[in-house]
Amino acid sequence: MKMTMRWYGHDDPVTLSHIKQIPNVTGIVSAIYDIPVGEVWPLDRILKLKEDIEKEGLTLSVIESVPVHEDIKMGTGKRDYYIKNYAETLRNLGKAGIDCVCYNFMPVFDWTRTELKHLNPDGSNSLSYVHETAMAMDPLKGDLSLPGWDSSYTKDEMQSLLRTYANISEEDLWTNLKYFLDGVMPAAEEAGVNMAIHPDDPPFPIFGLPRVITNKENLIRFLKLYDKPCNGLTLCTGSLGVLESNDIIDMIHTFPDRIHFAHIRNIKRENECDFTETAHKTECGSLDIYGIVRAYCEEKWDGYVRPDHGRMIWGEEGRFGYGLFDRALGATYLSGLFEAVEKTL
Ligand code: DNO
Repeated sequence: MKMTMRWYGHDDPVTLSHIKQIPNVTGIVSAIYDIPVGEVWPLDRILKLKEDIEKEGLTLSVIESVPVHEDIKMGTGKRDYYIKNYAETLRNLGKAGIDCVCYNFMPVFDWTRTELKHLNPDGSNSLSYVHETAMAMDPLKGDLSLPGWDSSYTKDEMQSLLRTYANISEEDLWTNLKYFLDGVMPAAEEAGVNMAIHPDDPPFPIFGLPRVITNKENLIRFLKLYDKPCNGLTLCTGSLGVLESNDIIDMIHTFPDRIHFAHIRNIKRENECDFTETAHKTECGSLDIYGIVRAYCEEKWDGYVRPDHGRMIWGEEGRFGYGLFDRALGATYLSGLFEAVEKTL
C-alpha cells in the first residue's frame, strides 16, 4: 500500500511541507481546480502540478478528481464533445506518468452533509448528515451545506439541471454511465491510467436524483459494464459504510484487483441513513477499520490509500473535512495498522 494525502493546491491552508512531515505519507492526491469542467487538461499544466509536488520531495500519485460533465451524466447531445475531451485529459495524464484517476458519477451533487461543524462530546467538530434535514432543504434556495466542493451552478442552471434529471431514471443513469465508460476506457487503458469511480456519498438517492454506485450488487454491475482492470473503484469506507448492509470487508475480498484507491475513514451510524464523521480509529465509529486494513493485507493489495475526512481538532480552522491535524492522526493510525498486520500475517 502507498500512503497518500489529499492536497487542494497552493490555496490549501495545509501545505506540502506540512504533509511531508507526516510519517509514511509519500504521495499526493490532487487536481487542477481552475480548468472548467469538461475542458481538456493541458499537458504543461499537469507537468507543472507534478513538478511543484516533486520539488517538495513528494510524488503526485492520484488525480482526484477529473470531474464528469453533467451533459455526460444526463446523456445529452453534447456528451460526445465532453467525452472526447475527457479521453484527451486521460491521455495527457498518462503522458505525465499518472496511473490512477478518481471520479464520480453523482448527478449534480457530490458529497452532501447537513452540518459542517457538528459538536462532538470531546469538543471536536465534524461533518454530519441527517436525512430528514437534508430532505427538508431546497437545493434551489441554496440552503444546502456543501462542504469541500463547489458546485458553481447558478440558481437558473441548478433549476434547469434538476428539471432535466426529473426525467432521468436510475436505468437511464446506468446507460449513460456505460456510454461514458465505452468512450473513455480505451484511452485510459492505452495511457496506462486506472480509473477509480468513487461511490455515491451518501449511498442513496437525494433530492429525487438517481444514485447508482451504492452497494455491492451495483459495484459488480458497474465493473461488468467494462470488464477490464482499468475500470476500477475508489473504495470509500465512509461513503459505503453509511448503510449497515454494506459489508466493506467482503467487498475488499470480492474485487481486490479492481480497487485502485482506498479512502479509509470511520463514521458513526446514528439512524438508518444518518451519521456523524468520527476519528479514524475502529472504536470511535461503526466501522471495523482494523478488519478493513486486515482484509487489504490478506489480499496483498498494493494500491493507493488515503486517510479521509478529519474532524477539526485543537482549534484548527480550514477546509471542512480536510484540515491537517486529524487527517495526520488518521494517516498515522492507518500506517500503524498496516505495519502491524503485515508483520503478523
Ligand atoms: C469527499 C471526496 C469526494 C470525491 C469525489 C470523487 O471528500 O471523497 O468529493 O473526491 O466524489 O470524484
